[in-house]
Amino acid sequence: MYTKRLITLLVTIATLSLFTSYSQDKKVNYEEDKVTPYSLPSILTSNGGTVINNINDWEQFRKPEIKYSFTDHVYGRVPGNIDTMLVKVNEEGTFLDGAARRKQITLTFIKNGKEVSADLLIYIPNSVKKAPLFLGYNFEGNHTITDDKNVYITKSWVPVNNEIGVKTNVAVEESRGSMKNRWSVEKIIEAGYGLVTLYRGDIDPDKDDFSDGVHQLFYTKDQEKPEQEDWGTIAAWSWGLSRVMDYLETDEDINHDKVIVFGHSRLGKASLWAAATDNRFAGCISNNSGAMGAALSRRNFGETVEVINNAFPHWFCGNFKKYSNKGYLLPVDQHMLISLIAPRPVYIASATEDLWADPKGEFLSAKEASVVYNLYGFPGLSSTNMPKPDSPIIGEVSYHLRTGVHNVTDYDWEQYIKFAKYNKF
Ligand code: GTR
Repeated sequence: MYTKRLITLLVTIATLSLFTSYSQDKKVNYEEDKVTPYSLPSILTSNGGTVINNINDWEQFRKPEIKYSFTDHVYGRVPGNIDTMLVKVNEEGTFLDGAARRKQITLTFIKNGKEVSADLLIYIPNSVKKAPLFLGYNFEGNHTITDDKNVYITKSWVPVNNEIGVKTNVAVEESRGSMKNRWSVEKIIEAGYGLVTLYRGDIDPDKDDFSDGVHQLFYTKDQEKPEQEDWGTIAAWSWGLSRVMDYLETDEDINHDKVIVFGHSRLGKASLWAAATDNRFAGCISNNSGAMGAALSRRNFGETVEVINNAFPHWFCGNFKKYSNKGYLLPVDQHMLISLIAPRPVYIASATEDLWADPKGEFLSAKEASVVYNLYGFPGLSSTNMPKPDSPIIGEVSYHLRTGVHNVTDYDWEQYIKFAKYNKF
């Protein structure tokens, strides 16, 4: 009995000290002159050492190699296909005094006799026949992105968030519209674009628990968590975006060849991986996505592989854990993730006060990825130096550094709309 208690005590102490030393408070580097020299894996040199200099070799050999490395070492493999996806239209109505229409649709994924559902909120401008659109996850539920009273409150598990009145894991009316500042719905509609959003927790609740979300649909008997090389939460979110695309391909009101996948922060990591793995996304926006999103992981600036692995162990595959303090051994860095999206337009956005996400690392990543855009005859990021705050570079590869904190603002959306227009969406 005594020994058992002692062991429990020791395990508790060990766990606590591990948590403290690895918590997000762990000292990270915020000084540019303390970034240790690093060398990036080459995008255009194959694993066997061949230099790639044409589109065919890129698409046939190098791109699959890079995609495989990200799958195997970082985000994880999707273990299979679902058996069925059911589509149910729950509600339709008008929005913005008739400038747009709204649809609320539930997608139900069925596998091995189990099911998981995700609720889509769709706004479509009436000014265009088949609308191009932005698709992205929201953090707290569809009802938080707008004051629109007709939007259903999510029934899924939500994290406690006192700022928006969520005191338990159940969403409340009080949080309606609480995140609307992040979604410039009116500007988007006015510019002639649609918006499709869904709550991240419908696909996989954002917690280190693999008993819920879409992961468990695929478990074999007695399996409790994904295999070592299988998907974490970010890959599950990206998978969810592809399932939404399956639906969008059938929706007559939208132009499914013109879907830009968007995401902020952890959801920006998911939007990049979604665009990298699914060519049907014609464009991609990563807003302040930081570590294991757009930022180079070999720069030790802001959040590191070790910190992210310990704070959010469920985001990545089991294999990724071994790189915790050995990021330099990863066969990839994040410029290669962006390169997988080429030649489709991509927008990487940072914010001046978001040092945790390493704005310079995000810029450099986009810059480095430009070599693949060059193969396709596009200039990529035209500037070698980071632009000044609030001086966007708009092109096939776009970048801006907004003044301010980690967030999505009207300013960001104004640039995304310009990017969409520039790229003929
Ligand atoms: C942070 C995390 C970042 C980023 C962010 C967010 O805590 O360290 O990688 O994803 O959360 O999603 O807001």
